[in-house]
Amino acid sequence: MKEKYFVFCFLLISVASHAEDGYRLWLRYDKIDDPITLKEYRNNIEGIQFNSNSPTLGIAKQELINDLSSLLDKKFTDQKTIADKFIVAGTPLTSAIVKTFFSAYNYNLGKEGFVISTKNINGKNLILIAANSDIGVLYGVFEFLRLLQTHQSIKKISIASIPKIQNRILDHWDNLNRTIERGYAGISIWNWHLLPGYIDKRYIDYARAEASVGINGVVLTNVNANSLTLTSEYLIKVKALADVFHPYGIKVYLTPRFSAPIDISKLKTADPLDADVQNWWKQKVDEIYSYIPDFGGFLVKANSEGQPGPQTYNRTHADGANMFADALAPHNGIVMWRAFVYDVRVQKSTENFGEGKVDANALTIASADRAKQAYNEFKPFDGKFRKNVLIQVKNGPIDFQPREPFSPLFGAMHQTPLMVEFQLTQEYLGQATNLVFEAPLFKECLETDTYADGKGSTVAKVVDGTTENYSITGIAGVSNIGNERNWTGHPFGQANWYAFGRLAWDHDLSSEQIADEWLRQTFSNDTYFVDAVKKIMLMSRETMVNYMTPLGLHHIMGTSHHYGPAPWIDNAGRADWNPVYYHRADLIGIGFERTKNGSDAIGQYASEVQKQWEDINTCDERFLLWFHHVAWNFKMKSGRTLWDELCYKYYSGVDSVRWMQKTWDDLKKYVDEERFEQVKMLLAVQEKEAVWWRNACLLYFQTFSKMPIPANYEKPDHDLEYYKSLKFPYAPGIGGNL
Ligand code: BDP
Repeated sequence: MKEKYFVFCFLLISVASHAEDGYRLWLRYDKIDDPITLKEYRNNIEGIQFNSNSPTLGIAKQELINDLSSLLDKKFTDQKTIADKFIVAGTPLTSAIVKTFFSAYNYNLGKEGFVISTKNINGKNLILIAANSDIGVLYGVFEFLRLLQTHQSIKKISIASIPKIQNRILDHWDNLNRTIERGYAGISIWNWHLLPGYIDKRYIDYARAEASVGINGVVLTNVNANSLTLTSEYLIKVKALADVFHPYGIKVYLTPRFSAPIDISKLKTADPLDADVQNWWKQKVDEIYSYIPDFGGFLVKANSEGQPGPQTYNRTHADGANMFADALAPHNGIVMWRAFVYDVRVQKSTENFGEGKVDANALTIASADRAKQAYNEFKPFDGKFRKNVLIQVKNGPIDFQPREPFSPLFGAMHQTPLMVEFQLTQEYLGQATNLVFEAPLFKECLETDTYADGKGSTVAKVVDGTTENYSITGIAGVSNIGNERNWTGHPFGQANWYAFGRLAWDHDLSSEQIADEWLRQTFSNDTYFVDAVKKIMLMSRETMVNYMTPLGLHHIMGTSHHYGPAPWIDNAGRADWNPVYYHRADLIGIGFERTKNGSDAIGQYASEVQKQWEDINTCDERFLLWFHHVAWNFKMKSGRTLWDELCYKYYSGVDSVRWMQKTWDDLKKYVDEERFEQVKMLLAVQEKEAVWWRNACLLYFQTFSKMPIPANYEKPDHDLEYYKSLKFPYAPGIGGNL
């Protein structure tokens, strides 16, 4: 009896110590479980030569040695003499072989690119991981390890890779008290209180994960900014993080609060044209660089949602951005100035459509449609910004909705570099309870043609500088990371972090490839499993659009926390905070008329783009209610009426979630118990939420359409009043500006 008890305890302990809690992300490097692949790798890798003379190369070398030893279950060390079947890694400065290789082949690798190549040199078959820079070698090592973890053949490799976008940045909306604005995975991983003395191992693991997908910048603090961040007390803490990140090729950025000169030094004004204010920022920036010589620069949210900014002093966005740019320029720092502006000062009238007009001097914008505001505020200033300013534009014109058309600013600014900003944290996409793989959303935006410079001027090509010739380029993702053990709350949230990094490096990668490689590294290389879960991932975003905001609906979530449906809200502080403002349902129909007959937001796009959406009869139905107010009995392409189509979409969204659940259930034997159960439970929550969305929205819209939900569909299990009565005072993600 006793013996049995001990065996049981031992089993428990050994299971627990191997539990897959998700902490390791896609960097697991367990022994290759496929004997044929393992044999191939063992036969082709005999040793490693890796001279390192810098912290970055030291990290790269350790990563390669440790992970290879683990993957192949064979001990590797760094060897002095090269023999057949060796991996040789380094730069021309650290390896004679790499030097000769680079002089024989002409690679244009820039500052961060790398080559992985199988070559016979002096009679020896070698695998070269080579770059001009130390960081390029680290990126190359991670790419090589990705090949092994995804079981690719390594007999013949010829990869030359350079990032398409220069600044690949993760934006944390983390507050100093560790709450996270729109964070759903615990509190901030930055432990400001214990910094700089205590360096949590998690900072290193974080930097490693970032570098493994090529992310090279981190904005540490919330765009709704706190001036304290810029005090010496906090800058010392920032420096401690920067020191950890530096060898991983990651620069840190901060979010300066525009009023910091007043808040910190009691200046009388923060007017960007005031000499004392300019001087204050110059000195502050010099001080930052004295702590952090490779500081990246600033991300600024100004005159938006209550943040102070240049307009507070009747100055322009250009005046504000240029003030920071001048202070940062001597240190090669950049300013990322956000275009997400819709100041509370701006007057709104829900009736006054079609009158979007800009008076840049007076700074009054009469735009009845929030979708037009970023364009109206920034277009007039094209060319007015300093060279080290980028305008950071959300992917769509409103706000990280499940589906939006691309922002009309892309392609409209020919002399000002634009960054695209995506949101990895799923504020409007089911938060951390819904499985939604966002790569298809990112790709949909990146691949859309702006026609800015004729056909083929996709958003990706605008952003990567191809069509507009930008000298600086950038892409940003709002982080979904918190201190939960698995980093992102939902295990599949990790895939969005991964996908963002991979696409930031190479936006030509397909969603399918990204899902495939993420699954292989994170879960299993079993093809049956990978193919099945890939299907779930690839359909997940469309599924969510269907049960939340089909056919171009948008922003009908619960006010403030944005959790769950609340299309009926009509009493929020300003018109454009209300769902009714966006869907405009009435007895005739539903949708926001943004053609010439309405707000004419469509007029902000190139004429070729307008043609795709302006005619109600030919408009892409995915955007129909975004651009048109459509009658309930309008005939859709399917032959159904609009009302029936809406019902069909909502019901098929729920059906798809049920299909996802069933598919996942059948995969039990391929997944460790911990993550299997976690995903299973979350899918059950998602199913409940999808049903809630469907029922609440259809019952509400039905009060206008007066049409029945087709009889063959399951009946809503509650009435509209019930859904309206639900309240979520403690929904996560609204930490506030602290
Ligand atoms: C909105 C969020 C808000 C952010 C804002 C932003 O609801 O919390 O501060 O975006 O991007 O989507 O600044």
